[in-house]
Amino acid sequence: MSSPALHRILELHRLLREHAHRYYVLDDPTIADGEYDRLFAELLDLEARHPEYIRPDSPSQRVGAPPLEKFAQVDHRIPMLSLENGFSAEDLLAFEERLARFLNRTTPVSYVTEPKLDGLAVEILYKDGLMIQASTRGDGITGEEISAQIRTIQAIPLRLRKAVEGILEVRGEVFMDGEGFLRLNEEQTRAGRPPFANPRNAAAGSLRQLDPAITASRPLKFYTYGVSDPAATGCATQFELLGHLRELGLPVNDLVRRCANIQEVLTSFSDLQAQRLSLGYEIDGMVVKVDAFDLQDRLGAKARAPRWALAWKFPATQATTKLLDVEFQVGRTGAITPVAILSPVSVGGVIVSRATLHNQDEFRRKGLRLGDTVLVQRAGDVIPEVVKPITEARNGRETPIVMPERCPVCAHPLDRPDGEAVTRCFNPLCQAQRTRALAHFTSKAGLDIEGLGKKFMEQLFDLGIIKDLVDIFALDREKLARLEGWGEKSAANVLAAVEAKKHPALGRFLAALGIRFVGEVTASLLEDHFGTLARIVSATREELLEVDGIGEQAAASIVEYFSDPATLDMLARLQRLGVEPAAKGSPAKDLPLFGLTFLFTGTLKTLSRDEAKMLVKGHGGQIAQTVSSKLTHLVAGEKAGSKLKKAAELGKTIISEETFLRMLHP
Ligand code: JCF
Repeated sequence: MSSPALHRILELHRLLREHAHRYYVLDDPTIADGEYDRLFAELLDLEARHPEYIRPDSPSQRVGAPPLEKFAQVDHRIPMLSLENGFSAEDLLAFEERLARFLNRTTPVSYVTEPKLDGLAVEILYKDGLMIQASTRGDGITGEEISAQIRTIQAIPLRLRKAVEGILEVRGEVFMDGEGFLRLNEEQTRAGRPPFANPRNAAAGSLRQLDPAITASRPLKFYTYGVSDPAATGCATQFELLGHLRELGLPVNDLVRRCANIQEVLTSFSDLQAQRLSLGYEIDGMVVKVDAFDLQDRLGAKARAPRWALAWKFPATQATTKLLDVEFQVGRTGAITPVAILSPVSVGGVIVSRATLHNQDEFRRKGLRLGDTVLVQRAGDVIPEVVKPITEARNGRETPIVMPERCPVCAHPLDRPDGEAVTRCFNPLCQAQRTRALAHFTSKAGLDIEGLGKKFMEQLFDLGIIKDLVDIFALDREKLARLEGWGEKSAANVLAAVEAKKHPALGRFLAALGIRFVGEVTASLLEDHFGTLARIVSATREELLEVDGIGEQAAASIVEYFSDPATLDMLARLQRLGVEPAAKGSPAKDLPLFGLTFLFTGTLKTLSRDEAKMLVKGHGGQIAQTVSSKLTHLVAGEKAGSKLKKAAELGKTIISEETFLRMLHP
């Protein structure tokens, strides 16, 4: 510290940090812009003469990072969940009722409400108070590293105002306000580039720039809404945590409210709706969270969203336009989906030219005709839909929509099984289904193999290079390199990307296969329950039904899929090529209830049934549906009846709720 230059540099850091915080976070500057610029120029000058004193958290280090080749993948230490949606006061009351039931309590719960920003969720990692990494939410498990891009956002501190020892993972939303959006679009237009459709797209496009200099030129903003691990902060409530984050210099929305009960949440929602248009940035609803972290902990999460939060969306925005045509698309499961082709119209700032009609019952029920003027609506990030025809606007020239009798792709006769809403092409060799299924396998929803997007998969399929998904793992580099639009480099990149996905997480692999009724959520339930692919392949319908969240349809579809010899042959060939899904991460056998199977009966004193079941699973145990041979422990509450008797007859271990709770912490 002996150098006067270093001394002054650190002093300038402090001054510039303080003034930037006042300007960008508090919106309350205490010096003129010119004075700030003078201090900044002095810092740049000193750093140019003493490059050895350039520190990563220097205000000069926000810009100037070189462009990236590609985004690196980052696994979130703790998954970034999304939010469950609600659309009405009834949905909010139902949310509270679910909470109360789960927590087995009647006393009111306190909440925190905040505007729901329509931006991009990111995670920013601070180590000992210094920002060291930032990433997008991605699929919640893995995101993309955008550290250099995030550093360019002036409102985000490179060093926290108070040192926090160890790791602090801050989560929040990057967005663009209305003014910044208009300014950016003017620039885009002037430069002959297409304007962005809405602020959300503009924010996403700005953040996902390989060259951080471009991100730096974009007016991005940020509000934090939480951290990955609240327990580690010492805060007891969400409201306290937000105050803490504010003290650390992070931007927190001023409109955060603490509500003592659900009535106050309702008031908070009307207040926010009244302010919506004067905020200067777009919001699509209000986030409601249970305030106390101990209650949040007990509530836990379902497959992808916590039980303790609700995104209460504002009503959809609507517009009218003409229904020009209906296209019939063939999905990867053969499902025929009618899609409305609309005269392009702006719905709440987004240009809509297509909307799903779901299935034939839907357009019949709505009484739609070609040439109709229709009401179209869009709710937040939900796919646009046609609400109804405006019958008053008809001129008599409208014509009925006719469902095709043959597959528009392979001309195979279509069929609609009894009791199902969807008409399908059941031709297993239908090109549309096969290419869609293959494209799904490599897409982001599947194994996410970079370079093998929809367009390339269709090309490789049409050329006969990829006939089924096994072929993806046996691609020939030289053959690829010679294809039109490829070359040595992209061929090598694709082969490397394929190689990197040979051991996908089991859930991801299952979701990628595109089994009917097995989406991301069901796939992850299967992964959690069975742990290995072999166990899922040999699972019976009954065993599948034992998994909480798996119903008749999914169970039947899974059994059918894995009893098809073609599936087994494909899996065997994949295995020979070294493709093997990784078994579930943390071995359940280290958990206190591993190998034990529980059943609850009678009235429990402190736990609800749902919470009790969640505790069993969270501690490595299993849940039985009946008193069966598998059962090891029956937890008997008050007024236990026939199950208790039967378990006693079979010599099962019978324990109280207190004993059960003690078993969780041996
Ligand atoms: O503003 C948002 N879009 C937003 C998203 C706000 C929140 O408090 C969130 C969120 C996503 C997940 N909280 C969680 C837990």
